[in-house]
Amino acid sequence: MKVVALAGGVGGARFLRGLQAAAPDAELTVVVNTGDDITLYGLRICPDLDTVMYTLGGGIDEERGWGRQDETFHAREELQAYDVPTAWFGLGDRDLATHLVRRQMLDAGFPLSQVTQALCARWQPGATLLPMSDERVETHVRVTLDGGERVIHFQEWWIKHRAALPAKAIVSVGAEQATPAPGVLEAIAAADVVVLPPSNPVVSIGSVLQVPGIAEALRSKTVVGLSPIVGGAPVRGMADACLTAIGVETSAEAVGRHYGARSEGGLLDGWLVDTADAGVTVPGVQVRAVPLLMTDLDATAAMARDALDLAGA
Ligand code: FO1
Repeated sequence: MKVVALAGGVGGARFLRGLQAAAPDAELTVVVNTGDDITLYGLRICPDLDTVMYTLGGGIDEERGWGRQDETFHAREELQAYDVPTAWFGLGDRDLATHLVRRQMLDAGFPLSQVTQALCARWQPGATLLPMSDERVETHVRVTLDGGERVIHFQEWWIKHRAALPAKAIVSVGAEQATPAPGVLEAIAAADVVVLPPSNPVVSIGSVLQVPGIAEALRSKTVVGLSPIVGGAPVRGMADACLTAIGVETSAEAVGRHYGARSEGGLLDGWLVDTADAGVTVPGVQVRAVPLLMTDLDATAAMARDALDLAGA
């Protein structure tokens, strides 16, 4: 069975680990959000690609959900000692090697998709990881700061300001000119099912869908999504701050309706909500209530099985 997942960072990566446990024989392709990517110190940092790669490759720091296990932050501490203004970004010493290799390969002219393939040769994630695009698409956020309207990089908003500054707008800079990375449209076309993991619907799943051609490619597929909102709150992260920014209520029902029914021009055939949200309806979409808390691998594998069952239905 061929499965394609559109994924972001921590929540999406954790779900994919469960999907692999639930369907070990499935051929999994992950189309990963690159809107969170940021250039710092001349390095191109790809948080969601790295989080999926480390999580499926066994190198992730489980507690943080991002970055490497057994990580140290000496380089970051030195940057802080120099009062470097971007020292708010937690650059890990082990993680640094990934960015150095990526920088070297990008400078040698390799596209991000080939760099990702090369990095995955070490990590063996057991899935094909594809950036949503080889072109630069960056999520920036318009906020009010120091008394004026400013546009800052998503990572600065997310990490330095903990998404506490109300976002006036969230924009995918460069999306209009971007094209899907090689293999993305082919993987979607060949998929038996497309899964939208419980990633951030705005800055993760939403960003992937900003790349021209990807949303259209989903129109002829069976698509099942899992709600990242349980009982009116995001399971982790700050998806509520992002949903508010686009005028969507933070609820499993509102996110399901935001994605919409494929039969009505939207995305979904099926929508999994947590048992806490049983009774949610999304016109034109088959909704099922199952436990959605990824407390451990077995729980996550059960969710993944539920998603595949719903797709089969
Ligand atoms: N998240 C934080 O909350 N603080 C950090 O300092 C931080 C550093 C970081 C470094 C590399 C990386 O791959 C991810 C990192 N993240 C950090 C997570 C990241 O901001 C988010 O996971 C994604 O961008 C959103 O999914």
